[in-house]
This record gives sequence, C-alpha cells and structure tokens, in this order.
Amino acid sequence: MTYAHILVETEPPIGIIRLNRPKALNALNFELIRETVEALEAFDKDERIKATVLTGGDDAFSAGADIKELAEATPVTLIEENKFALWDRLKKIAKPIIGAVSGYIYGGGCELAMNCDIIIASETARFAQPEINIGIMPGAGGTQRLTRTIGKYRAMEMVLTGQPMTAREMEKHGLVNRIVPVEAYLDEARKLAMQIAQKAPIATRLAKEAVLKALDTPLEEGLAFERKNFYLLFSTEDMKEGMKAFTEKRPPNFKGR
Ligand code: DAK
Repeated sequence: MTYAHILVETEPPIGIIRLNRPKALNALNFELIRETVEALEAFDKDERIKATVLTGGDDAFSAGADIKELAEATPVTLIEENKFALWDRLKKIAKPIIGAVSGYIYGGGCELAMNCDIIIASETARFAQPEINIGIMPGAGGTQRLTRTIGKYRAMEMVLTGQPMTAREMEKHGLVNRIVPVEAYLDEARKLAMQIAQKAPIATRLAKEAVLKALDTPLEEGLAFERKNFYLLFSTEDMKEGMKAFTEKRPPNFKGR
C-alpha cells in the first residue's frame, strides 16, 4: 500500500508510521488523517505487528489541522461531509501506539499525540493548543483529554492563550513519558515498542483497553471492567504459557492465543 502523506514501515513485530508533509510542518489535511487511520487499522489487523510507533519530523510532529483546508469550511460542510469522523476511528485502535514526537506538536497535532498510549518527546518538542489564535477552539480532545491529563488550570491556560509548553513542562505535567535528545527519540520509541511487542498480545490489548477505560468511567465501573478483562485472560493459552514459563525459569513463548 502506498500513501501520499505518510511513510509506513513494517518491521515485525512493530510498525512505524511517519507523518510526511514536511513543507507544511505535517499539517493534518483530511487525506493525511485518513491515511494515518487506515495504516493504524491495517497494523491492527496484521498478526505480525504488536505495537506501532507514530512519528513525524524532527522539526514538527504536526502543526495541527490544515488551516488552508479548514478555512473554507462551514458548519453545513463539516456536518454533511463528516470528515472529522475519521478521528473517531483513532480511539478504536486496539494495539499500543507509541508517539515519538519532536518540534511543533500544535493543535490537532497535540490532539493526535494524545491518541497515543505512551509519548516519547525530543528535547525540542513544543506543545500548544493555538486554535484560539485563529478564532476557533480545540475540537479533537484539546479541551477534554488535555484537561484530564494535565489538569484544569494548565489546560485552561494553554487553550485560552495558545502559548506553547516545553517538553520539560509537559513531562512534569504528565503528558510526556520521557524526553530524550532529538537524535534518539525515535530509537527510544522503537525500543519501547519492541519491549511491549514481546508481551502476550491479548493481555496487552485488554490492558490498554482497561487503562483507557479509566479516563471516562467512575472508579467502581472501571474496577468492574478491569476485573472482567482480568478473568478473560485466564482463558488464553498465553496465560498458561506465561505462568508455566515462570515456574520452569525460562522466557515465555507467547502465541497471541
Ligand atoms: N495548516 C496549514 N499550513 C501550515 C500549518 C497549518 N496548521 N502550519 C504551518 N503551515 C505551513 C505554513 O503555511 C508554511 O507554508 P508556506 O507558507 O511555506 O507554503 C509552512 O507550513 C511553514 O510554516 P511557517 O512559515 O509558519 O513556519 P514557522 O516556523 O514560522 O512557524 C508555526 C511555525 C507552527 C508556529 C506556525 O506555522 C503556526 O502557527 N502554524 C499554525 C498552528 C495552528 O494554529 N495550529 C492549529 C490549527 S487548527 C477536529 C480535529 C482536529 C482539529 C479540530 C477539530 N475534530 C475531530 C472535530 C484541529 C484543529 C487545528 O489544529
């Protein structure tokens, strides 16, 4: 499969998707989002792939939605064409996504990064929700996921002023797992994806699903959901293999069954 705006590398057990519109700082036109969603869905279906790295360029993970494309939109075209529905498919990706981000992570770029499960940032990363500067507001999680992650007051400042935050600030506030030099952030994300790819695939999926559940359910409901996923894993061959390998003092050989 060839794409116009992204580069896709299949390196079992991991997949790598790179946003690739460098001249426009990886601005997210609808075609780029469609390709990214389709590539993620393809990796989700590919049994050889256990985790995906989503990255952009050193100068920009993404400067946000393509303003030139958005400038002509009206509420009627937005509703009728329903192109933003593509974003809804991002949250249905079952396998882990590791974001490897650098440079500008602005607007929809920041919202796309927040669809990743783990975020590795380069030292040069700058995060912003600058939509307010162009007379709009975040529309893909910038008021919701950001607030849940970094808290009301910091999110409010970012959303209302449009001012960027450094990688260091975002690490401190919990949106970034760790910061590494710009030469190393992609490798670091790759290593993490490889580490996750060694685990039992069904346990990985159900664990991701349960952690995400915590963001939008009350505690009791989340705990009940966790318990059910936990019980479910006792029906897998990988659970038997994992425990047997432990008692036999050898590495497990997980099959994803
Ligand atoms: N869209 C289109 N082109 C962009 C762009 C963008 N967001 N950002 C940069 N570019 C283009 C510039 O137009 C320029 O192209 P040429 O003029 O050379 O043809 C090229 O990239 C380089 O940009 P600059 O010359 O501006 O580079 P600088 O280093 O001087 O500045 C910058 C970098 C990131 C500070 C600046 O480019 C900037 O402020 N960009 C706009 C950032 C922004 O406002 N982003 C938010 C866009 S709104 C939703 C889903 C998503 C969204 C909403 C709803 N739903 C699911 C409902 C998302 C909305 C947004 O992201």
